[in-house]
Amino acid sequence: MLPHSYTTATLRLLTLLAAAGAVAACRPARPEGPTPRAAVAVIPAPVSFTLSGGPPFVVDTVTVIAVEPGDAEARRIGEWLADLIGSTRESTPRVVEEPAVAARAIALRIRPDDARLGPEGYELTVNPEGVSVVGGGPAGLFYGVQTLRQLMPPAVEHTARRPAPLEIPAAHIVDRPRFEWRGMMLDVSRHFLPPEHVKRFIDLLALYRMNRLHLHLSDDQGWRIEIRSWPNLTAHGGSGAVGGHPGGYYTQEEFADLVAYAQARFITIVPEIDMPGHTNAALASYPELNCDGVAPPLYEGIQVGFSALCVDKDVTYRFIDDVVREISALIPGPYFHIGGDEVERIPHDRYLEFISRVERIVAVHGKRIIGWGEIAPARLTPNAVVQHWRRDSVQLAVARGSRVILSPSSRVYLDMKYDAATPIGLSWAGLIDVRHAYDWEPATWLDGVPESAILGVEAPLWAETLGTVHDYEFMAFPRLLAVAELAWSPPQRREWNDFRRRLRAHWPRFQALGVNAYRSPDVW
Ligand code: TNX
Repeated sequence: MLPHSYTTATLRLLTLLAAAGAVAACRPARPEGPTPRAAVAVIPAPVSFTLSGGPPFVVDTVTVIAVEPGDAEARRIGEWLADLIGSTRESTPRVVEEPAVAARAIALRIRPDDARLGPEGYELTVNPEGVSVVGGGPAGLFYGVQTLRQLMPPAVEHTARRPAPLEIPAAHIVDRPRFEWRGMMLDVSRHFLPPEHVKRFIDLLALYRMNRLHLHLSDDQGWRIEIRSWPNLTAHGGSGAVGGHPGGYYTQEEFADLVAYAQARFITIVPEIDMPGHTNAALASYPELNCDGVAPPLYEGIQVGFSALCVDKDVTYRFIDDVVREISALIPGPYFHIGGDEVERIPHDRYLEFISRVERIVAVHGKRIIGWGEIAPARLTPNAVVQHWRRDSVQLAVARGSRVILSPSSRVYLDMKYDAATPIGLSWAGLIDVRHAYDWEPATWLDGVPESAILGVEAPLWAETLGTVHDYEFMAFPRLLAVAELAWSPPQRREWNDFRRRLRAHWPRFQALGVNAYRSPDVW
């Protein structure tokens, strides 16, 4: 039983109903119309935000979305917004290309020369005569539109037509992110998440202005991406999961489709192939990758640290080269995550040599490595990025010019239980309720890792105990919003009681989206 919540069967039903647009009927009616001040909740908190208190802008059948002639990016973002509005209104706003800003329009502009904004920043102005969103770049415009979405009533999230005036409170916002890397990781190896569920997470990340989705594509329990030159990785290595649950994998077409879907929402997919440990699925698929030439059986348990590629064999490096080449060809993003964590089977010096050799292989394919904290002592270039997760020596990498992603397990490991009663999840890094996930400061988290060395913050969601997308959502929400705010908002705009108020006000939107969020006693 999920505490304060529903059984899995009820959740499935609710999600189906929500998809059919019927779920609103099951909930207490929320009147639409003027948004009360207290119901306004923008998450992450913008840098500057004023609600003017005057009359709202009303989206009606004559409202158009205006972009500058020939601006294809603004048009695409405008169409995204038109679809959002159109899915719940009696009519879909037209996207028009107009040099001058028309009255009664939602005007979308990109102004790269506005130094206040930067490529991911935006300025949003709402008054009764119109709405203006100015992005410092296409990403900034997209984020401004996501904030505009959060100013609209939650009913806008329902995919069913609900003709009623759609009011947007008068406001002025100027905003830009604190950190370049605002990420989440999904472990699709321990359990497999089908592409449509990954897309759902991509949609939700976009709503909170997050821009990196790290996919943990291989581990002991499953290999989840097709590699054409090593087909048994998926045929055999992808066939299982923890606890005998169904396996699965992404074909290269499906993976490329996910990459494009994410890119259209300004999210970079970061693939991870964990090595040299966490490799039982690969070792089980190809005997030659094992030092003794014997393939182990597939693994359905949840222990770590027992597997390792044979770092002394040439075939291991041919294998890595093929895998990195095939995956790199599918991603425009510059990063390739090589894992590198929890290796117990290889002498430390051989492990460190392996990591620097893999950095060279990845560089040949045009990418930069990211690895978990353990890689920091290896001889790496300043291009390598190190992901801190527990007590480690990321300072060594910082001293050589590398940057760090902060994923402290005691704060942002979304697979940790909220409290002792949480029915799923682990607790080795502690219990993490919403306030604990929120109340810490990246720039002072690690001695020797100043703000300038921090690329950003990422919340990993490991999936040993998560069977379905409902479980993934239950662990991610609402803590993911705390991480989104840590990564986006300046420290002076972050305050627990204010965040708590906004989370409560945001709850109807979770319901409208059918998100299986945990109603934490921290928040209620
Ligand atoms: C540690 S974090 C791991 C994962 C587990 C996770 C469970 C890291 C780099 N390694 O293999 O899934 O703990 O919380």
